[in-house]
Amino acid sequence: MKNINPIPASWVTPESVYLSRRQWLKAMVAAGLLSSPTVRAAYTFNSQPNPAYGRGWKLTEAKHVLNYNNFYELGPKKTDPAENAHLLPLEPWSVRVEGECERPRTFTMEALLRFPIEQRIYRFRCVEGWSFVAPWDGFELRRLLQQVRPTSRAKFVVFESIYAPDRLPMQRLPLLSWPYTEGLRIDEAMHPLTLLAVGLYGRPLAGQNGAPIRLVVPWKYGFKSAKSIVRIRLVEKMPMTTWVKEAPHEYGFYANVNPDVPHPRWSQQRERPLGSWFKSRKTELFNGYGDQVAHLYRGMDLRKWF
Ligand SMILES: Nc1nc2c(c(=O)[nH]1)N[C@H]1C(S)=C(S)[C@@H](COP(=O)(O)O)O[C@H]1N2
Ligand SMILES: [Mo]
Repeated sequence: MKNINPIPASWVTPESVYLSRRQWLKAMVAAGLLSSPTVRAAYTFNSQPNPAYGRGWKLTEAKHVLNYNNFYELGPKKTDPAENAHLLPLEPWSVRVEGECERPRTFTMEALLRFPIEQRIYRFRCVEGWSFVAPWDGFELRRLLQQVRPTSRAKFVVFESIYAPDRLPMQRLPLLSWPYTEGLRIDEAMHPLTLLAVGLYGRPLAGQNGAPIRLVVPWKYGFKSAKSIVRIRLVEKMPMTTWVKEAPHEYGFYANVNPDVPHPRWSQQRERPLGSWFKSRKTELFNGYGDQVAHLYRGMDLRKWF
């Protein structure tokens, strides 16, 4: 990945320390003393729990959320991302925000960590049928967008994940069209539920969960929540996105969780909470966030705009 920012000294782990820690972990893994190391981005943050989200919900055990992932840049199997997380070049990191806005800007990780970070418990539902409940540490995407001042032509927001084929072998294969690209309508992006997450279970994001910064949009299927974001673009037209390009009759741009619109190859009525063997939970419209987001789709046919 090309990065035009100087390394912010305050959050970067000196390479020597990082390498020796990595080498130590590798030795531990080789010796069979650890199953797989959790590679985390090396920053710290202050996060205030926000009790308004997920009060009383039972959390999914962290080990499931950390070891059952979709992150095609790190491999196609659910266990690949945790195993290959060390391939992500995490330092230095920055996010370029540009397009239809008055103040395009590159945010260093240090600058991103100055947004008001809070911890929120959200439900998360993958289009493939699994789900979990976990505490994310992050800030509202709208705070960042407000800083760049979107113009009146900004109707959609595009999120681009890391593109580093030299580091990520999967990006040398036509597995998906790289970089992984997702998008939201501007009102969805400005919705207070939409987070840019930098942590999970109170710790910096692990590589497999999209370190160092990823989107979390809890009322939509998981694929909308792009990981390891390097670029955010404000645009006028609905963008082409990775999964829509891949299989347009299977995945729509909106991808709102909806038990009444089956995927062409399976029902979406039920879900399997990670840690359970069965589809023991009924899936809710908008993943249970209808009170907060249904108004965004008033008058839209959700079967057509799936
Ligand atoms: N860059 C990128 N982001 C991605 C993906 C991916 O393959 N690449 N997979 C998506 C899918 S399909 C899901 S379900 C979620 C999974 O997030 P998690 O592994 O943290 O649970 O990440 C989403 N974000
Ligand atoms: Mo997914």
